[in-house]
Amino acid sequence: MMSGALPPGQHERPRLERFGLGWFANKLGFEHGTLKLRIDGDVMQPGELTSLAALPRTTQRSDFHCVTTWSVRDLNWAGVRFADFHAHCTSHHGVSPDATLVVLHGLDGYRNALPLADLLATDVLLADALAGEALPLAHGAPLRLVAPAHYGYKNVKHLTRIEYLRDARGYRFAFPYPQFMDHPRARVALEERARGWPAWLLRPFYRLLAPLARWRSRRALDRHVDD
Ligand SMILES: Nc1nc2c(c(=O)[nH]1)N[C@H]1C(S)=C(S)[C@@H](COP(=O)(O)O)O[C@H]1N2
Ligand SMILES: [Mo]
Repeated sequence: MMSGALPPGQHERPRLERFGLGWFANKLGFEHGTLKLRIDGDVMQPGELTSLAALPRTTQRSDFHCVTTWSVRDLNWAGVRFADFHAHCTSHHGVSPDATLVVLHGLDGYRNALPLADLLATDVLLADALAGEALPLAHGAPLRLVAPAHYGYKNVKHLTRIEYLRDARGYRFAFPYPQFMDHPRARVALEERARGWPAWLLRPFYRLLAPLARWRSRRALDRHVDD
């Protein structure tokens, strides 16, 4: 089989382009050249990781699916498995055995959360490279989440903080976006695009909005002087 069918409601695009929520599109004035990843929340010893060198590396080819209905096939990522990162956090930071939710924070102010159990799947990476090159600013430098079974909006870019939580208390989807846009799991195969709204209604609505979001994302990057 050359390539399987795409998940329900998705169509293929030839390459990955910068994409995101408009509110964060031009919030690019951060230092992305060096890793500074804070680990906190329900952990005994909060701390900061400035290198992934102590963790085993892996590469992975996977498809990427945005909730606005586009997909890109066969992207070549490299980095560390979230499961290996989590093992490191468990031994070095004392993650609470009751932690069930992980909030991922980006340097642009974006955030999202996934159940810890979902992040432990073997295809979930903290990626610092794409197509054999260091992860570019457009795609989430210095480090991003890659969770292929979950819609793009769970794949937080520009990671700066990983917060373990015992429950969802205190977690809120990226301001100023409405909670309904953030399904707690957002599994692509089950078309969990959002909470409360049926997929058949969201597909055409999101599909209509995608070109605008893509244009805003690209324009913001073009205008950003990266020195
Ligand atoms: N920090 C941050 N991460 C983010 C976003 C964002 O706006 N900011 N947008 C999400 C959305 S909606 C998608 S589809 C993907 C897009 O990834 P790309 O820019 O590499 O194509 O990033 C996700 N992660
Ligand atoms: Mo997306």
